[in-house]
Amino acid sequence: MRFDVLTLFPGMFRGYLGESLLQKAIEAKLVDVRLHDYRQWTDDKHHRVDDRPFGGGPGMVIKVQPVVDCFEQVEREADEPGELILLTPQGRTLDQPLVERLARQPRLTLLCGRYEGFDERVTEILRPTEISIGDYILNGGEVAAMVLIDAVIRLIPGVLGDEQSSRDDSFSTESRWLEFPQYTRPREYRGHEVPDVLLSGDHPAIARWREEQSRQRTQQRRADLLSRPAENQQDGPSTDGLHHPQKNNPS
Ligand code: 6GU
Repeated sequence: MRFDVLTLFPGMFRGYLGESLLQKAIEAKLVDVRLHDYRQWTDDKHHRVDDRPFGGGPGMVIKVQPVVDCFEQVEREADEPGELILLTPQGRTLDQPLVERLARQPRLTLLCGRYEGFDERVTEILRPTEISIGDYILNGGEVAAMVLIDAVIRLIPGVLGDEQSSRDDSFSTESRWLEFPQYTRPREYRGHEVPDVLLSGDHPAIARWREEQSRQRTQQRRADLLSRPAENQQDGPSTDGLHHPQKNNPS
């Protein structure tokens, strides 16, 4: 899957892109992330990419021309069209069904802006899908773009070592319960013991315990997930919208 990221701060992505999971996916050619700097597209002699807002007010607004020109050049050089996404607090909130839809695209182009935003003509001309990552304000779209990339690439077959693990995660459309608690060695630490059932070797009992833990946690912490209607079920085997942890467990 190919991502083109248009940003004023390409350097913000380099640390993230060089880290383990993503770096392996890039080396394996499962993921290709290309960074593009709006600043290289400005046609103004001072290389300005932002300017004061018409009508006055604080902050600076990203100019329309560098963004549109940068986008059009990226599209001309690409083999196939991609979905264009603008990261903005005004967008639809990113959730797992949206992540799953995006993961089925062959290419995504991500426009990152600063908080004060783009000249409105960017959205009028390019008609992007506008996406927010939650109800709080970031200084710019770069961190949001990394969140989106991170959530999408882990659904690409082969990116995670174990494909089951992304399907069973909380919030996927197959599994809408929170995760059950996990333990590893040692069996006892500072008086805190691993629940006996996990050491029993009784796999049906372990599956029942985990399901009950997931159900209780979801009820206590995120009861809203239990009442939410199931979305996007056409490509999953589950039709009732609930997690069935034991169905994939060895028993
Ligand atoms: Cl996409 N951008 C900014 N600046 N703030 C946000 C956001 C995006 N999503 C949540 N807060």
